[in-house]
Amino acid sequence: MITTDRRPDTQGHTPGVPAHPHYTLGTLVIGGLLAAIVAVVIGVVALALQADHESVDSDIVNALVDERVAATGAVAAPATTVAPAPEPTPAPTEAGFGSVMPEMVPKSQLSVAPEPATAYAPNVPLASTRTEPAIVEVEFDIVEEVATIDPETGVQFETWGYRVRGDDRTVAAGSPGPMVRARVGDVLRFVIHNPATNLRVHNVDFHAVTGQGGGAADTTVAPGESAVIEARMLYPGIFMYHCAAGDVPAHIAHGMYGGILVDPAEPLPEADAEFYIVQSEYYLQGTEGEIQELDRAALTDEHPTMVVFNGAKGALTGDNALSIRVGDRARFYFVNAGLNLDSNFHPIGSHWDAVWPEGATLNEPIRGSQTTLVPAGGGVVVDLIGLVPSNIILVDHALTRTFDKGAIGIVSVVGAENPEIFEAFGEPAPEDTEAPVVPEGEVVDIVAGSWEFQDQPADDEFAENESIPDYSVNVLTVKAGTTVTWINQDDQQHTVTAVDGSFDSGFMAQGDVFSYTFDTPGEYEYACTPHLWMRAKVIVEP
Ligand SMILES: [Cu+2]
Repeated sequence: MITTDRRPDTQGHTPGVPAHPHYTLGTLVIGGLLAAIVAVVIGVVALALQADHESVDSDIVNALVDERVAATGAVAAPATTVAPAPEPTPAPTEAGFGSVMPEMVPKSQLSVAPEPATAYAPNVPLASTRTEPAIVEVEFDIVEEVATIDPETGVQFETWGYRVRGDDRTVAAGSPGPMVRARVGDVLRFVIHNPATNLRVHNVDFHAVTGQGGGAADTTVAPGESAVIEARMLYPGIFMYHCAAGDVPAHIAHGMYGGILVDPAEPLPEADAEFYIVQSEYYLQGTEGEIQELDRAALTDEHPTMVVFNGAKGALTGDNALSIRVGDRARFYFVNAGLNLDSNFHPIGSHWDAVWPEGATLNEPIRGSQTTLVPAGGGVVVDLIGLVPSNIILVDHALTRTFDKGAIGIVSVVGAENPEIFEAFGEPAPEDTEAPVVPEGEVVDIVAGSWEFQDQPADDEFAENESIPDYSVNVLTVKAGTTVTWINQDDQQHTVTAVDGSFDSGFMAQGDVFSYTFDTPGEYEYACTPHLWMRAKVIVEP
């Protein structure tokens, strides 16, 4: 359910902080009582949220959230009026365990970082060359607009999300939001604007932010409102951010998520290319050809219609494929926004050379992994090396999400072959050199290069001029009793496998031949099992 919550403005704001609305209860509770009330309110909200969402009385929940917001606003205000410490504050410590948090240079001694801190997926802002902390300024507009989330079929959905302040409506439909990059010890000064033309209350919960709701309580803005927070970046890593307002799962399922990267003090080993990828889910219902609506029940049941990288089908394939050179180390800052599914992130035809599990870059990476598990609401930093020219296919290896629901990305590696790493020979050299037998009947070649990836439901699959040819005759019409022979002219292994199971060549190496006699009229569609986008058919007439 969507509610439009217009909260009253009050005049009070802290000197030195740009004007923004605060939310107060009117009567402020004092001292230790406050903490207890916050705890109770949070507990009640948590209990309420545990109930089935249909049964939650949203008015009560909203009122409780209002109280919590007001209470935390009141707590936060005195802190900003305390004079900053003259010396760096030692990192918080825990006896016997030590601290991994940075020493904090007082905010009053920090200047604004000169480098741009945001970029749109799949791009990553350049790493800062700073060795000292700074204030990283980021300003977002909230977007509510209709976006095409499957360009091939034209499926449209109302996406909500985040855009860098002032960017026009031709960039970034809102999912994912821009990547934010800072350095551990920095202070993020974050400004959020909810344009008056929007219909809903939103906010941001940064998993990189320590403070009520990751900043959500103090960034909650109705249409026409703005808010500012400042937050210290205490731990390095790649973190999710998302809207945590109203019906939180619905806001995330509408596209309100992104990633914030906090670099460690000691930079990671250098990479030649860096990319930002967010996995997420869409839950859709509606009439074909019309703007789709959120299927709220499917969201509860964890049955997404689409699972995608970077907010739409095709965002990392075709013209949007990523490209690196042979020898490059490519680094992926990957966030799994969910809402519900864990991601099994795998590079087909490569390895993760290095993995920082959970995106926790304070730790040594594990080396040489195949598939890394990324929980919903989590992230990972992974490196792969482009070793041989190929198309590395990024997938969620729960593969129906890739083949049926859209979670696929291509990393095109260009450069020289390296036969010491990979070499294909086709059929082993024959023992003798008999002249090849010329097959009888109809002949279909498996075309050289047919292994090259294309979309499974390609428009021209059964047309004569199929754009990446696979079988040389896409639709072969024969009389009953005809023998058809397939010859593999490609240097990769393929099969000729009937969809209805009536024939199957098994693996055919280069030059292998497979024949089948069609006695029964009908239509026989077939495909190659390792390359499911290779499809063709035989029509048998009486
Ligand atoms: Cu929202």
